[in-house]
Amino acid sequence: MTEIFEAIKKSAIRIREAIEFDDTGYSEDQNATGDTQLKLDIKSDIIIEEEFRKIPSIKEIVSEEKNDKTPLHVEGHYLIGYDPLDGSSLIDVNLSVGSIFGIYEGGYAGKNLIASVYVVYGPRVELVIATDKVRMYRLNKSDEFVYLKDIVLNEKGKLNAPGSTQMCWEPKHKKMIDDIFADGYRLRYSGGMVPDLHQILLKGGGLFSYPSTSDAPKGKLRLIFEVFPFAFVYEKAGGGSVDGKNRILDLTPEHPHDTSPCFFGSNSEVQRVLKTYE
Ligand code: P6P
Repeated sequence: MTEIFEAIKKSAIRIREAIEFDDTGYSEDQNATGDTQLKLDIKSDIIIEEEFRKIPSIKEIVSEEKNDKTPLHVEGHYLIGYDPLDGSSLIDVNLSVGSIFGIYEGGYAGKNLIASVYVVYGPRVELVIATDKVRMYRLNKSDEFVYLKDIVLNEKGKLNAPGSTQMCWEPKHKKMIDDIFADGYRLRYSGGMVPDLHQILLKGGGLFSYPSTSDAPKGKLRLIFEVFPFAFVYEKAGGGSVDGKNRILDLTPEHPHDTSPCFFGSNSEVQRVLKTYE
């Protein structure tokens, strides 16, 4: 898998440059979920596909920005599901965004995930690779990703990142979020999944939630490209991820763009979610 991590690093350097200097306008196209695509969404997807095409061990890729899977090398082994530029609409207001990758073997179910990677394009470019552990790297002046530290979550955290439209929350969800704030947790939510989840990981823990709502009963975030990869990161960092009742990594999508309600956090906060939704 080392060659895959190296390809992601090369992509990240090229995408960072596109973010800083390219046109952030909208294209005329929509992705499979109906989101109007930014030119940067499409350019980031092209960059990543170009880098992955050079790697014989990759059998197939599937991108949030494409309707269907893309076969790469028939003799390949790995399957990669990825979101090339998550939260790209935040670039217009100069907030941090990211790329998310899930590396699968034998299928795209949670149980097939063997590694995940994400990149944060913020004041600094940071890369996190989860295999047996969660390792964090930062881009230096020579365009090298330098290892900084392993990321480990505390049993209980201090940050609360409540996503989606509050007026569409179920009453039990609203009560849970209000109770968490009443316990002194601080609100940390930018609307970018990657920086929001990265912050909770680096600050020792808390809860990120994107629940089932009346306007999105199956949630908004995509299992293969976003939810599985971060569920893997949070579990390897010592925390957990559920859909309210089930462990996220026990789920199997029917279609590549399937979404799921999702909660990511330290163990204490995940237990609080399970109790609320039991
Ligand atoms: P809401 C960005 O569009 C995104 O897909 C995730 O990065 C983010 O967590 C979520 O949507 C934000 O959605 O409904 O809270 O604005």
